[in-house]
Amino acid sequence: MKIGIVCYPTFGGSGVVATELGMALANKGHEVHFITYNQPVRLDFISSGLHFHQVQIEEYPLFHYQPYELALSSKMVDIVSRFNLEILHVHYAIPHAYAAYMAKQMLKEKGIDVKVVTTLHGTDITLVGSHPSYKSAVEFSINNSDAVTAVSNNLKKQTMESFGIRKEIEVIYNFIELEKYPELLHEECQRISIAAPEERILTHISNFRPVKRTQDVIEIFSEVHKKIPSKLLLVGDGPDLSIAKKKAKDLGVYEKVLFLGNSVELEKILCYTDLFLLPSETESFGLAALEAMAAKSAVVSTNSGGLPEVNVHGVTGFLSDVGDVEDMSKNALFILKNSERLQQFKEAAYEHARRFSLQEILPYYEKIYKDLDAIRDK
Ligand code: GMT
Repeated sequence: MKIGIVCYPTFGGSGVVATELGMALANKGHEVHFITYNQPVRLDFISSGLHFHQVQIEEYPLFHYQPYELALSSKMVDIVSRFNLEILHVHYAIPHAYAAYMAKQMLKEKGIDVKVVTTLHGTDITLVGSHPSYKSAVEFSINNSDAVTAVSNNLKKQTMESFGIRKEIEVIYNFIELEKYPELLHEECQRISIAAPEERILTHISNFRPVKRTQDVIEIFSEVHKKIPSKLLLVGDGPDLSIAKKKAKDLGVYEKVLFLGNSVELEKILCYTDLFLLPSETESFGLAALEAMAAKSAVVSTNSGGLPEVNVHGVTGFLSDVGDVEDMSKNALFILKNSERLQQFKEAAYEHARRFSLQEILPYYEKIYKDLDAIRDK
């Protein structure tokens, strides 16, 4: 099929999922067109069926805010008509679902019936979408999409509770390409370049927004480090990074923290990892935790949002209440203290991650596209 994908082309989880999905669809022979303001960071032109169209914004001094939705919907109209796209799959409701609705109406006038699929990723519902400034537009665009998906049962529930939803929402979990995390990688892993043999490695990956509670990451690590020789790898960048650095200095663990910035080599970094920390305020799914599990890392996280659907308490790691640093530290120490136990958690994490493989999840999206195509106005 011919599919347009709209997403935020950054390191955020929704952009990662959209990009990996587009690449996987192209690999299966679909023609995929990314319509975004920049080339998505993980986009790799490995398949001939992949195309990228940049949304250009005309800067004009009169505008305090540049009208991005207008440029995006015009670009969608252009690309759908030029390449005869059948599906527009938009990731993140704001403003993509709204822009897609506008594009659909414009295309209707030209006699083109494009089907719009909206995937809700979390913050578009939980943190931003339900704000009075956006709520009616988000609700309208969800109800007027041809199909809607959410990345966890919890997110579906929260969407139903926060908005007047008339549309069926299908839960399709985030996925991972397990082949990127082969056993081989563990053997090749040059762990010694990061830590001494007796040191445990803890990792946190995020965009360092307040919702990630990165200060809790440092506090947990500091508690672990008091009892076990260890290092902390911090991957990513964002507004709270400097606060995290200061916290590490204040707690006297700065020398034991490696700040790695944004990286596209997550598989390599995760192969060093014994324990992944995700103490988020909320997380609709927690793709970063799943990626860690695919690389055989145990997970200590909060129990908020969709995290219990990913991290199984007592099996792949542990879940604690938001802000309960003491409990998360205790759980981290329990996992890390005993090598045999650590290995059990790592193996269980990997086993659980296999349920979220690309091969398992991709067919659900393909079925939605096919079902919509079958009801198209011919
Ligand atoms: O939280 C992030 O790091 C970025 C955010 C986004 O909107 O891109 O991620 C959201 O979507 C991911 C992919 O579906 C989920 O795995 C994350 O849990 C979700 N983030 C939150 O809910 C805070």
